Amino acid sequence: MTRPAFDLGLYLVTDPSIGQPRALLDTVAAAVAGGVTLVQLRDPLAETGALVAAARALVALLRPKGIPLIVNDRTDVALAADAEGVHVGQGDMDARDVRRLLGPDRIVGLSVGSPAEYAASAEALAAVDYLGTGPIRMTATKADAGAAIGFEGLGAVARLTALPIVAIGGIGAAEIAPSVAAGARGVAVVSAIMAAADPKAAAEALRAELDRARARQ
Ligand code: TZP
Ligand code: MG
Repeated sequence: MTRPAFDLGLYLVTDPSIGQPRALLDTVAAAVAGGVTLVQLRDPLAETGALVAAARALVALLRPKGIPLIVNDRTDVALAADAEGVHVGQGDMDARDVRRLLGPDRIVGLSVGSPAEYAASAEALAAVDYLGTGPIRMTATKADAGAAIGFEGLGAVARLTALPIVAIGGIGAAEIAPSVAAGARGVAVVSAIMAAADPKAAAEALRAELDRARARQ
């Protein structure tokens, strides 16, 4: 196994507490049909057994489509379910430890919300494949997301690094072009897809906006 290729373009982060009462797998399948390029399983409150089961089901859905599954925070769950990667935040396991546990052939993502956090993470960066930066706008989805950094804050991190960046937090169609212009490779969304009445149509609209923004770069 070599590290799978991944496209940060339209990155769906799941959240069971958001939106429509539908099965997670149905929502993700619809979102992928609409053009999502990467999926993160994020459920901080889930019991471990349920999380492994959800990760396994998502791997079975996504792998035949060539879409990697990233597990939020839980390296153990990613390994148990044979997911393609792990995303850690500043308070989570050090990315170097995640890399040691996962080996060279999986994807490691790290949240970096400011130049100061980037500097504080300097020693871990060699273990990391991409950065998640935000929140771009105010968001109700993550209680401890912190203050919005805007496109200026996104650009300030992007100028410091050669790592690909995915912008996150309060992203809808209107935030895609300015995120790409500020240096993001793509955007990560929770509510814009998870809460949509039609997640396939929502993903299609976001993907069309992303493709337009990329064509202008
Ligand atoms: N990390 C930073 S902001 C955020 C996460 C998981 C939530 C983003 O959710 P939404 O609904 O796309 O604003
Ligand atoms: Mg975390």
